[in-house]
Amino acid sequence: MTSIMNIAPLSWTALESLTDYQIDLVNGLTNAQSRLRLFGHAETDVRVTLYRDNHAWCPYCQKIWLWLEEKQIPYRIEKITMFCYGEKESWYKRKVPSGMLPAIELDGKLITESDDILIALEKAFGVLNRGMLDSQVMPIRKLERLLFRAWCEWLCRPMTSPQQEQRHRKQFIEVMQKVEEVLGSTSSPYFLDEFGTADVIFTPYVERMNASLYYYKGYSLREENPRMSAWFDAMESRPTYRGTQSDFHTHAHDLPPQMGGCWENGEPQMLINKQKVDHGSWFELPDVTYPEPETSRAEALQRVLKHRGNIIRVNPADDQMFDEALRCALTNMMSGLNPDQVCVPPTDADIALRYLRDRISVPRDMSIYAAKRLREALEKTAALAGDRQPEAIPFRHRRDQDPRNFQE
Ligand SMILES: N[C@@H](CCC(=O)N[C@@H](CS)C(=O)NCC(=O)O)C(=O)O
Repeated sequence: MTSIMNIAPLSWTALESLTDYQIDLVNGLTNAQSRLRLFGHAETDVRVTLYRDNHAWCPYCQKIWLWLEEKQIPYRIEKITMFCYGEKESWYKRKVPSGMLPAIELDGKLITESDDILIALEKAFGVLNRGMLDSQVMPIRKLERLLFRAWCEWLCRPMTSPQQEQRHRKQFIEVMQKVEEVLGSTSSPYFLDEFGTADVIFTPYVERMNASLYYYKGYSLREENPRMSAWFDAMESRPTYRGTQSDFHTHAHDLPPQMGGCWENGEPQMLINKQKVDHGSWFELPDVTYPEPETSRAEALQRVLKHRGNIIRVNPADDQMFDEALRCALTNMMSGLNPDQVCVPPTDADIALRYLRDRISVPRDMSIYAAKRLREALEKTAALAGDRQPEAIPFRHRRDQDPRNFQE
């Protein structure tokens, strides 16, 4: 019989020695933390500034972001606050009075509306295989809007009867069938014979549909639709997409205030899915299929170390207690959650650790697998202290995510 050994939490210094995770934000792979992207060019070559939201939640911003990364256009990034999580910067409202995102400056000229932005970028730098106004791309753009509307009807309309729920579900599935047909008619896993603009256009919302329908409707887009699933797999082979890709937990909780509400159907599968997204295991979710990189724990650790002061300050729990609890969770994460060797946190730590578990945002804070590792370590460590849950994540706003608390 093996006995469980209780280990003490490592010090911050000892934890620092366990990670050498470093990335090149300027010339390396796509990353949400970048402020300047050069792709090997000189800074004087930068003609574009992208204004996008702090948390990488805005779908229309993701479109432009992905396009710039695919084309490797040197650009600067200015991060702006969305209404749902804080106060919009007054300098940005002077520039764009509606406060809407995204916007770009191209050679000093301000452009808003994501489709107009892409068209302007195409004029300046050339198309991504086929352009926005190409006769093959146009019908695919229309199909994307059709799917978007069917998704909104199903997810964001208050449910008045089971019949209405069934009707909206059926409507969505019918449009999805058309998407499957289009994907099946090409010689590649993409929307046309080569990756291009059509795929960029589809990316933000199918990612959000995948997460939200799983969580609120018990419907697994990626598992129900083989061609869509192959499309996601192909997208995940691209480092550009991996860098912008979010996960189920982030979207399930960033969408309600942005969409004006998301409605659960209360069906058995939905309840199972919701439990998995909120409480784990996050490794069982159909939100990613590429293999986990070896660096996921080191990445999660490095990101917490960087922001530990703020993480502890914004947590409602006592600072000293949470400092120890957090080091415990990180110690457990780095020892691979070895069941024979655990660091038990202070008795009140369960709520505090789960508060952080609920606020890891992908890709803002870290990549999808790093977030899974960290959430798992926080949850398993919290469970050693108790089963209490923190207050539910707000649904109408996300002011608990005020970016002023976490400047990079
Ligand atoms: N039609 C616009 C839609 C842009 C849009 O709806 N942006 C939202 C975020 S996804 C926004 O900026 N809302 C203001 C805010 O949330 O602060 C486009 O394609 O760019």
